[in-house]
Amino acid sequence: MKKKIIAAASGAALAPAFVVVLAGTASAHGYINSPPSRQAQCAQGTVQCGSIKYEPQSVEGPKGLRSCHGGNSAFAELSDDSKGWRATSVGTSASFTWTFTAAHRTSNWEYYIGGTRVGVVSGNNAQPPRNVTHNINLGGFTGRQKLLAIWNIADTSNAFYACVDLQVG
Ligand SMILES: [Cu+2]
Repeated sequence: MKKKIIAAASGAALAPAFVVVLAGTASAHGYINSPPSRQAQCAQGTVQCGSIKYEPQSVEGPKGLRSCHGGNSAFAELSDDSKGWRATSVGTSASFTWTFTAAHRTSNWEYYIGGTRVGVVSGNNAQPPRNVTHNINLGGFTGRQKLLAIWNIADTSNAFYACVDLQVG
């Protein structure tokens, strides 16, 4: 009986530690910092935002989504097109630089404008360096566009999402 109580007590003591570990990994991911993505604009104070400004690298959700906030209700404002996001002027192609705070093994990176996938770059199932830049042809789109970039992780079912506002051409 005494042994059982000790086991239960240590289990209870372990549970909060486990939660802390999960919370710690939540800050270790990645996002596009150039041109400044929506979450980068939050982090830089270009646009006033909620908690996303403290962790622009944390827009993580299941693979296959097509939203700027990756299904995170706490970050829903990233999908609000009326929030005054600053658009970066680019030509018919543009270079996008990711910052990774944890180098997860990567399936690929995808780039969408509207429903069109304008770019895909293989990650070769490898860990990327701390920064990666992709030059993406914007597929003939012109004017103000919202580009959705997706980092598909190889060893989890999740992806990271970043929207970049562009003025093309
Ligand atoms: Cu991560």
